[in-house]
Amino acid sequence: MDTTVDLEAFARDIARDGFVVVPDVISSKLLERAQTAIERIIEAMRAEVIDTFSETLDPNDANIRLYHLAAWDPVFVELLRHPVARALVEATIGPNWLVSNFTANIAMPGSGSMNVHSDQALVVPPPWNEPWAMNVIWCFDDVHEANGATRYIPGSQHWTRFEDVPEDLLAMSVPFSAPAGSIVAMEGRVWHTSGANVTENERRAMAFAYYTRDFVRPQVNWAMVMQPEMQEGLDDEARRMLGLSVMGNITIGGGLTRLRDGKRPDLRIAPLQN
Ligand SMILES: O=C(O)CCC(=O)C(=O)O
Repeated sequence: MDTTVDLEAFARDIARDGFVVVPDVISSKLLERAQTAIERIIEAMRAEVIDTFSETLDPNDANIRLYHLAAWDPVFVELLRHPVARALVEATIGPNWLVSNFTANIAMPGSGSMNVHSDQALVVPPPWNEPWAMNVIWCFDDVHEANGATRYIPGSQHWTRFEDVPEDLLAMSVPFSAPAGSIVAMEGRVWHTSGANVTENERRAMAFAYYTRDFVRPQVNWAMVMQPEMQEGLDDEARRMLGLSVMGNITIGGGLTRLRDGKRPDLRIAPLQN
């Protein structure tokens, strides 16, 4: 790890507050690569006439939404497996996880709040008794209330069913703030939303790496969105994280599929010929 995190203190803080800001995780070089990649994805999406605005998520088109980041540029695979991010994920949801989704939300001036939600509640039914999901939020810009910092509801990670969720969620929410280069670890049960960017000209770019326990079906089917050549170029660890190995989503019983010599067999099927 380039940044030292006291994992015991982290585990205590995330259990109590639901989120923890860890500054100075990304080197300026990595930050620049990620920022450049974000700009290039926006250009590429617009050139291919792919919408960068999601009507179902945001109240207006001042939000730029980018999906499946790991399929666009290897820098995002690097972020997903960054030792600090992994350590925080494992301290929160345990060693057996998959990358469910990796998106960016760039809140430009004028952007508003989306609906308040908990990411775990989006993918598994209640009761939400344990953390089965975790967001590692990468801050590519300085993030603060005025430029639309993510707003979260302290203590909401203890709500275990929809009946526990009060009505006026936005009024209960508070923003976090973090300098560019930080990550914010947010437990999957925390109810949160994007803030409104009320600045004149400040961009707020953040990427949301969403990890879940490996028995939860990932939101993204990486095998479909990632080009075969890019998949081929990944090492075993990256393939496992993205659920791209043959039995990638199985921990219990998964050992049965391993060869004695530890090699990974090519299990792709050659279809029968007529
Ligand atoms: O942009 C943000 O601050 C929050 C984004 C979010 O919660 C989401 O995309 O699900």
